[in-house]
Amino acid sequence: MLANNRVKKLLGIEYPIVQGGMAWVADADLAAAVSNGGGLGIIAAGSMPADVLEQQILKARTLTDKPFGVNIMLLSATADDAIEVVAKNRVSVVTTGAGSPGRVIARLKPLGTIVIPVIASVAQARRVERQGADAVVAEGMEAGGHIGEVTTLVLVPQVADSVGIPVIAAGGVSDARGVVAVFSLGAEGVQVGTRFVCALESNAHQAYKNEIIKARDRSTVVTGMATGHPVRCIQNRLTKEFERLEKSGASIEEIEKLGTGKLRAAVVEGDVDFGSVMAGQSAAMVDRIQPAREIIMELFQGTEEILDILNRNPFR
Ligand code: TUI
Repeated sequence: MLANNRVKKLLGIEYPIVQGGMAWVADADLAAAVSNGGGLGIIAAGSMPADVLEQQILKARTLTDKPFGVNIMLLSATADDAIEVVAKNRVSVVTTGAGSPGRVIARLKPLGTIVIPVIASVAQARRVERQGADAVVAEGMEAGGHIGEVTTLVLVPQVADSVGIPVIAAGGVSDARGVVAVFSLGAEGVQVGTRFVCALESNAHQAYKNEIIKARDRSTVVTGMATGHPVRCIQNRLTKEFERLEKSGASIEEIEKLGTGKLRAAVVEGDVDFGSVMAGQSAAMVDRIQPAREIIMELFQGTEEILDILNRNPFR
């Protein structure tokens, strides 16, 4: 492929966009739709048992002949099984989240798998580069779900200055302005999660999609600061109960127990009142359901107009 962009070249894709690895949301249908749309679709292993993950990989291969990847959530009890399923099925790309990807890199790099850890600090970026990562997703705290403590605007340029591998920016990127913004910070690609939850091909419950479409600038909150696992969700009765428990001085075990099964409840059952409606701050900028291909086209075709404006020198 003829490309200057190292993310496009590395992944063999048409647009430098990776879909977020969202547990319960990112299945074969969504991953194939994003890959067919010219980006890199991702199946989130989440807490899937090995046989379910394998079925999803095989299903994706019936839906697309383009490359796609698997996200391995390192906090998950099934992470080691997911690594073996990926190895067995020769999945070409893996993204990782919520932990140090050393064991993923050690097992999969010798097979030729491209490994792209999601990181939330400069120290983590440097460490994964040393461990042999092919690129990093630098994820700012605007993102949904499990997050770090640095914003995208401040994290991305520092990561870009600290590593030699390509940087893919995540957290708050949901339109062409966001793409231009993070490329100006040194990113060579974007990872988009929340906007793809509302893709036509996403199997997230309609009630979950509606919460994202309804969201405004301050609709998301971060809970779990007390347990050391901050998570961004749309505010509801569950996030308020988390806040109450955290203030009451409840034990970490008690607080974490409240979260068990709540993401599945929201995504699969549509329990948006007492489920975990994980979403990034950019939920406020998502206003409709549309095909994944259309989302990708809007993100990259819209950049031309912004670059024209910048070319007319707005600083003069
Ligand atoms: O992983 C994510 N986002 C996620 S995972 C998830 S599933 C979940 N469900 C319930 C509670 C908590 C999580 C939902 N959203 N984003 C990528 C990300 N990775 N953000 C921060 C990190 C991270 C954290 C620690 C990356 C590396 C890391 O390394 C620790 C170390 O030892 O270096």
